[in-house]
Amino acid sequence: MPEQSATNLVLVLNGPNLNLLGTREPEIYGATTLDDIGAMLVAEGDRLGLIVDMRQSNHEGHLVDWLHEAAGRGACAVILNAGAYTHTSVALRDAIKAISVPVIEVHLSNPAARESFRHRSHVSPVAKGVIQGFGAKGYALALDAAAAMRQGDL
Ligand code: CA2
Repeated sequence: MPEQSATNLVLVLNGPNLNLLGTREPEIYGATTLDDIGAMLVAEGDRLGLIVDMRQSNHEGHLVDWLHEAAGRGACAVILNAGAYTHTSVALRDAIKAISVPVIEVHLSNPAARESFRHRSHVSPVAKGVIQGFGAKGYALALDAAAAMRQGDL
């Protein structure tokens, strides 16, 4: 496991209902559980020299607190799947804007190809970039992007 330094910490934050991953609606969100994704990211983090700290909450304020925590701990990136709060939360947008840690927005599905209420993201305008529609693999792509940003390659 890599040693934690000031800049190799990546927080991976997951919003409401994502604790249900792999148990319901596999046709939309896939069969992989959030624990599977967490284990995959820790292993991938080892390879990339990154410490991965993954969490999930059904409560908007927890996600806001964790964004502040990422800044306080000097994280090099946050990977954020804000779930349905993506489409509703000005508080999350403000929190992302308030910190200098780059936030990579991830979605398992492609919200742009779904219902119109999923087309607006409050996160995208303040995110460094967005990865959506590639299922669980999107989280690995985001971690790769975090590593590349840290190296100055992105
Ligand atoms: O595609 C994504 O990752 C979403 O962020 C998932 C959110 C949805 O509201 C966004 O529009 C797109 C929903 C997460 C709900 O997760 C579930 C997982 C399994 C079963 C039921 C819900």
